[in-house]
Amino acid sequence: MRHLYSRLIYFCLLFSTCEVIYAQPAYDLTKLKMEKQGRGLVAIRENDSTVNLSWRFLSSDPANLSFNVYRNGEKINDTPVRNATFFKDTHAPEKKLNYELRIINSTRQKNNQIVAWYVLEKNAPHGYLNIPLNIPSDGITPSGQNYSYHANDASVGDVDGDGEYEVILKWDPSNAHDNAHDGYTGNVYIDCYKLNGKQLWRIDLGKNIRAGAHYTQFMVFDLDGDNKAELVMKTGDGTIDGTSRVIGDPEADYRNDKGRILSGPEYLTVFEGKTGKALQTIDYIPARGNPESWGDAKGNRSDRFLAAVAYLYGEYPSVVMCRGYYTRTVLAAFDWRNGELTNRWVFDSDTPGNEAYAGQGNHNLRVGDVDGDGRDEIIYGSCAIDDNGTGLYSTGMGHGDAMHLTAFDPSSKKLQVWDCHENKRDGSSFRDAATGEVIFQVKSNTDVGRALAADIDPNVRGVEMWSLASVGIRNMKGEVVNPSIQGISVNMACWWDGDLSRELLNGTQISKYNPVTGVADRIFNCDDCVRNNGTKSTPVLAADIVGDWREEVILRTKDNRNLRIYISPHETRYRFHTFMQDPVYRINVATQNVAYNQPTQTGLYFGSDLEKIFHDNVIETSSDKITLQTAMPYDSYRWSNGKTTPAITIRKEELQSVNPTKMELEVTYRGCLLKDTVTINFLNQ
Ligand SMILES: [Ca+2]
Ligand SMILES: [Ca+2]
Ligand SMILES: [Ca+2]
Ligand SMILES: [Ca+2]
Repeated sequence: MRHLYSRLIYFCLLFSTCEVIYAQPAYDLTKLKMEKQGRGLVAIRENDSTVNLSWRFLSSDPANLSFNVYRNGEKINDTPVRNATFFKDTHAPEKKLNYELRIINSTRQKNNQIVAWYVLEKNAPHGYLNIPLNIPSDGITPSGQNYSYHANDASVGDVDGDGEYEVILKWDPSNAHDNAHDGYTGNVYIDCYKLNGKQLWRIDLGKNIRAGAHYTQFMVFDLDGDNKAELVMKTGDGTIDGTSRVIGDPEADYRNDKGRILSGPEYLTVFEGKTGKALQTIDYIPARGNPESWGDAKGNRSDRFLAAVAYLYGEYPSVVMCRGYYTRTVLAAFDWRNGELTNRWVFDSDTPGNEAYAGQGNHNLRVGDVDGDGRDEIIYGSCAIDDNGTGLYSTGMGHGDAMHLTAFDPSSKKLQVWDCHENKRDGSSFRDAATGEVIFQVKSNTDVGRALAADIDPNVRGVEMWSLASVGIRNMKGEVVNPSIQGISVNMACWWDGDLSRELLNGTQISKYNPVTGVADRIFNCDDCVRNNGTKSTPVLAADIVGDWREEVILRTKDNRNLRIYISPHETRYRFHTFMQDPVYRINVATQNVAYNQPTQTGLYFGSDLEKIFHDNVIETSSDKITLQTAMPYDSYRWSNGKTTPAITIRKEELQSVNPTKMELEVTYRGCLLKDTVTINFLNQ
């Protein structure tokens, strides 16, 4: 039993050290301009008699806030709803239903005040919200090829300031191309729909923007803090905004006979989210220059675009437009304030001293305050660019297709990166996001095209990670915890079924890892829907869009006539603040549409270890005092002796009750109340 005590001392020492050094991300949330969120109440019919109600818990809500739910004027909950922001109405008649959400224990509003309502129509679909789509007309290319349209990636933003998201959807033509391939493409369109299905506008990017995964990266975010999201993307001559106004020369056609666009002006446009109106258009930075200077003459390298949003100075978000990652790499940051775009900085790997940053980027990127100064860095594949536009580090492991930035270790707030590499040398790597220091690496002589990180096994501490060449599932120390990933997808992930573990999302299916069998079992599938982006098998979007903290999955129907926003029907024991109030997560949603889509990740540890408040629940000691401390940092602490500090010291002589004695602790984490007890036994009586 002595080893338990020494282990406790060890953890105490570890923690007192960790808390000083590891403090990232360190956003000042009182200064950070984040969107204002509404209650996000939805009522989704599950079957003939059941309707699921789900709504947001917000960081501005008091901890003891609880809710009453009313159907057609009648209260339908027996006791106030407090442990979840989800309620299953199991006696819901099949007719038009008016649901109301009322609050109890609010400090700012009167008890039983209606804070949200939702009208559920009689013929509402089962399991999802439906958005009927306005499919663009078929077309024909200059070479005589016919093409049609399918719904592709989407983003969300509150474009009209009512506290609820709208969906901004990209339409791809059937002849969209990767940069590696020649051919004309149809025009790309961007639509905006309200969640009730109303289309607000359409932008036609015109013939001078080529269609394909690597061209149009659309950033939807409230950049100027007026609580209305803007849309920023690359445009060209002939782009038609949401109010039918043409940008640039409507007659210009820069397509060559291979359908590529390697000449002519390129623009960056900020659009008003509510109307799709072009607010300002400037010349695109980074400029194309001579395409050959990027490594080839056909635009395979010069026309590789990425984009991001980042809090570069700890207050308003900036938008970052990027060009190139196979060779030359350029990132340009812009602020949108008072109706004007200003270029904050440009990072160019061609600038002397930046050579190590060429050829390091992925087909996607991640953003977060990795070095703890409250300002975001851009994790650009194997390198990172600091908030001020200078290089932070480069590992030299080069390009890859998938990458994950999150807090893997519950014990610290430190962000780490799980990345896979194409160079048939570096395989998969796990690194410190702030320094690039490699924590472990699984080398491989193959092009490793897939990697995923998700806390799927509650028996393994921290977030698990695997790739197509990781030789199984690894824990955060690099140890193999399951030697096979057969039957376990390496793609997207979502929080779906209501427990703290993450589920796997692949194509139109959600599956759940079973730690006993070591494989994942399917728990959701939509037969009427299809996956996006070919072999990438991604949804239109997966994110916490409405309802409680669980993530919604947007899929398109096979006929492209509808988007379906699937909402979890599972009850949950937990309520957390919406993930969208975590800046790292929120930006992940904004960048999900970029090139090869990646799942959301949080900027903090989130998973099954949240409930393991103590490393050991029974502590025996031969000393006459003991210091109790939690296994991970929480937001608040309340011990059964009234103390509210993270650590407390108990002296044998202070004990009122018999020895051994039990201490209880209540903690909160993102609004969720969790409890645990620890039994202390002083051996020297
Ligand atoms: Ca809205
Ligand atoms: Ca705005
Ligand atoms: Ca930082
Ligand atoms: Ca949700």
